[in-house]
Amino acid sequence: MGEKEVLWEAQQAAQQFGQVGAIKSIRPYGSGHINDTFLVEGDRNCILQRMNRSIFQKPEEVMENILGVTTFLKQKIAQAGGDTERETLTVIPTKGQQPYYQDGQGEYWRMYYQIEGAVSYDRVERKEDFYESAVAFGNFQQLLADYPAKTLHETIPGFHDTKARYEVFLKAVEEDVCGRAKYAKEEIEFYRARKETTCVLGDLLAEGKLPLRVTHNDTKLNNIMMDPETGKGICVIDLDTVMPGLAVNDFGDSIRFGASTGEEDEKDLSKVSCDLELFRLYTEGFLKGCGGSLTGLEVAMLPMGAKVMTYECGLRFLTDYLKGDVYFKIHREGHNLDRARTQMKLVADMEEKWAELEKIIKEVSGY
Ligand code: ADP
Ligand code: GN1
Ligand code: MG
Repeated sequence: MGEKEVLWEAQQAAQQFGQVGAIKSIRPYGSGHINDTFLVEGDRNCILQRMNRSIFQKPEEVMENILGVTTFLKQKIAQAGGDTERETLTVIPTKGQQPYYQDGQGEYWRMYYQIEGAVSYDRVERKEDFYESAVAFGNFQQLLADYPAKTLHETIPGFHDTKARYEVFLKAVEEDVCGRAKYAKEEIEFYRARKETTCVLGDLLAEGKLPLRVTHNDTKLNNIMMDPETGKGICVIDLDTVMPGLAVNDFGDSIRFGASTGEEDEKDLSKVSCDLELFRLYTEGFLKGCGGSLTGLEVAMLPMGAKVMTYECGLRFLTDYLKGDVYFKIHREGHNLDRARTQMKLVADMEEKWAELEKIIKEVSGY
């Protein structure tokens, strides 16, 4: 389906949600890699999304999770005297009071209020913003600490099961359906050579040494809305993958994206490295946001969370390149390979700076 057709479908879908009122315009919005997102300008601006059905195979369960989590958060926000429509997402029901609309082709559409007076950043522009995003992501986890985890569906099975992702990668190399493995020999070797990285966190979880918590699981900087006036992180968005997970992974995914000196798809790898000042700032903010709830081992494993999330994400980009770009949205040829390369560069840089990363964690946490 071309862009024009999707826009037409979006216009039809938007009509299904009662609260939109008179629609002035609809246009594609944001730079997420997964869903199709539109800004609907009307009496009150809304965000319309066509959920990625090949990734989220049970969209009803995704929406059940999001409704559960946002209802829970709204209670806590209200108790704290906050703004319940600005500090978490609000799912707008359809005219038939459903949390999503299913169109004639079986596509699922959902709508939220646009978080007003807020922006999401695709890169760190001011260092203080990164610190504030860390406070907000840490706080998000803290707020959900007493959420009934058992009620959450696993929206993407094995989402951060790095070991399982490695097996999928090996299969993609072996099958080589697009004949691309020959263009990615060094990259394939890089990920193979670090196979041991895939087990570290999963083993600690299995041994009961790291606790399972309700986590966000996709904590990149553009999944948080920031208030440009106050500089504060006000609303954590993209709640599709809120599931039981590891705190260190939430920390690590933010570092992977935000503490890099280059963009996720930068072609000039000399621009890509792990910025130690940003690493320190994020650590300070995250620990503050978590409010002392992390165990000693969790704190000690924060650098490992950063390395594993960067390794895993690169592995996923490379796997997707080999499979023919079926998962992440791409905007140019070789986009996923470029992304896999930046993650490699970051992993290698973290390995070189390992002692410094550990020192920063010790200094900031006091452990
Ligand atoms: P994806 O899963 O594709 O990343 P997101 O839910 O993260 O989709 O949405 C993509 C982008 O759309 C976000 O990075 C953000 O810029 C914007 N966005 C999403 N929801 C809202 C909202 N409620 N208010 C304002 N902007 C939003
Ligand atoms: C995707 O949805 P988005 O663009 O915020 C992906 C993350 C990756 C990220 C890489 C559901 O995040 O896991 O880390 O791209 N989300 C899903 O940029 O797969
Ligand atoms: Mg997103």
